[in-house]
Amino acid sequence: MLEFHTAGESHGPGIITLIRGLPANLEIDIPFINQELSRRQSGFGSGKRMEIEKDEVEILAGVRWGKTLGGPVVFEVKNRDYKNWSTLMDPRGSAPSSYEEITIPRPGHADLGGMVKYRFSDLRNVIERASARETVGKCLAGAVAKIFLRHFGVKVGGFVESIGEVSAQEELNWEEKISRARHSPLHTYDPVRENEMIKLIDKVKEEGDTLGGTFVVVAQGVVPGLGSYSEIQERLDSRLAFFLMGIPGIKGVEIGEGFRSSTLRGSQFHDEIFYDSHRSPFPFYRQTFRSGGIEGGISIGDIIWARCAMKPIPTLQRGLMSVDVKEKKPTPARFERSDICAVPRAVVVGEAMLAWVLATVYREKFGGDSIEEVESHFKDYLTYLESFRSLEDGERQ
Ligand code: EPS
Repeated sequence: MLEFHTAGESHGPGIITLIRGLPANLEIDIPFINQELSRRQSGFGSGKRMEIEKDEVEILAGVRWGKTLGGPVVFEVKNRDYKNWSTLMDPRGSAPSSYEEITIPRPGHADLGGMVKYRFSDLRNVIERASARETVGKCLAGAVAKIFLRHFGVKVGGFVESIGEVSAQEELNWEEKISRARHSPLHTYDPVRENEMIKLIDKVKEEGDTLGGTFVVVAQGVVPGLGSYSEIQERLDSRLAFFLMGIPGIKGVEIGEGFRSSTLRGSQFHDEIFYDSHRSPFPFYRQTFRSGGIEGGISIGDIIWARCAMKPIPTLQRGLMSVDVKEKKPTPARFERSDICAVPRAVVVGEAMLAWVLATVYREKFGGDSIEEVESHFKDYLTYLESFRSLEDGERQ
C-alpha cells in the first residue's frame, strides 16, 4: 500500500514528508521535485511569505545514489522563515517568560475548533499546523507520484478556471489549456480573463478582503480498469474526492461534469462508447468526457478530470467579527500576514493529489517489489488490453 504522511509547522524548522510503499530502484528526480515545489510557490495573489521561502527538497532516508531502496522514504523541505521564529517555535526548551497568546479565532479557519479539540489557550498551536504551508508535503508526495507514473505514460496537469466571479472562457482543448496555464501567473489559460482576474485580486486586496475560485485537474494516458465498483474504499472516484477535498480551503469537488449532470437527461450526459481497432492498447473510446473518465468507480481508459471549488482565504485584513475567547468580548478577528487568493497555488496541490491517487491504484494493480517488476506486470496488462482489438492482417505477427 502506497501511503504518505506529512509533519511540520508553518514557522517551525521544516516540513517532512514520509512515503511508504514505493518500489525499489525508482529513480528520484530531484530537479523535477524542486520544479514542482517552485510551481506551488508561484502564482499571483500570494503574500510576502513567498518572497522569503525558496523550497528545496532534501532526502533524509530510503534513497541511495538517487534510487529508492524499497523502504520508507523521508524528505525534508526547510522553512527559511524559521530563523525569524526560532524562539516562538523552538521544538525544545520552554515558552519565553513573556509573549502574547493569540485568543481571537478567525471565522472560516481551523482556529476555534482546533483550540477546543486540543485544549489550547494559544491559537498559535492551531495556526501553525493548520497552515497551508503543509501543502509543501502534499506537493512533494505528488511529485514523487508523477515520477512513478512516468513509467506508465501517465501525465497530470491542471488549470485555474475562475477567480471570484471571473471565469476563463476561451474554447481550447485540454492540452492547450494545460500548456498555457504553465506559463501564466494565475495558472490559467485565457489571457483576456486573466487580466480581469489580476485586476480583481488587486481590487480585493485594497478592500482588505480575500478571494476563492475553481480549478480543474486532468490526467492523460490512464489505462482502463483501475479502482473498483465493489467497495467504497476501492472506488477511484471516492478516493479522488477524498484527497482533493483534503486540500486546505477546498469546499467542493466534482468528478467531470458532476453537478451539471443533475440537470441533464441521460441521453445528454453519458459518454457514448465507440470502437476503433487502430487504437492501441485499448480499442474502446469516448468522444465526450462528461463522466470525468470514471464510471462505476473504475477508470475507463480516457482522460480523468475533476473540478475543485476553493473558498476565499479566512485571514482578512478587514477582520470579520469574532469573540476573544479569553475576554469573552466581541472583537474583530486578528490579521496575520496572509495571501489574498491561493487558487493559482492550490491547482498545483490538486495536480499532486490526482497524481497521488493514480499512483496508489497503479501500485495496487501492478504490485511488485522493484520498478522493474511493476513495469513487467504493466506490460502484461497492456498485452491483455490489446486482446480486445481485432488485429488487421498487417499487424498480426
Ligand atoms: C498561510 C499564511 C501565509 C502563507 C502560508 C499559508 O504564511 P505566513 O503566515 O507565514 O505569511 O504564505 O503558505 C505558505 C507559507 C506556503 O508555503 O504555502 C496560512 O495561514 O495558511
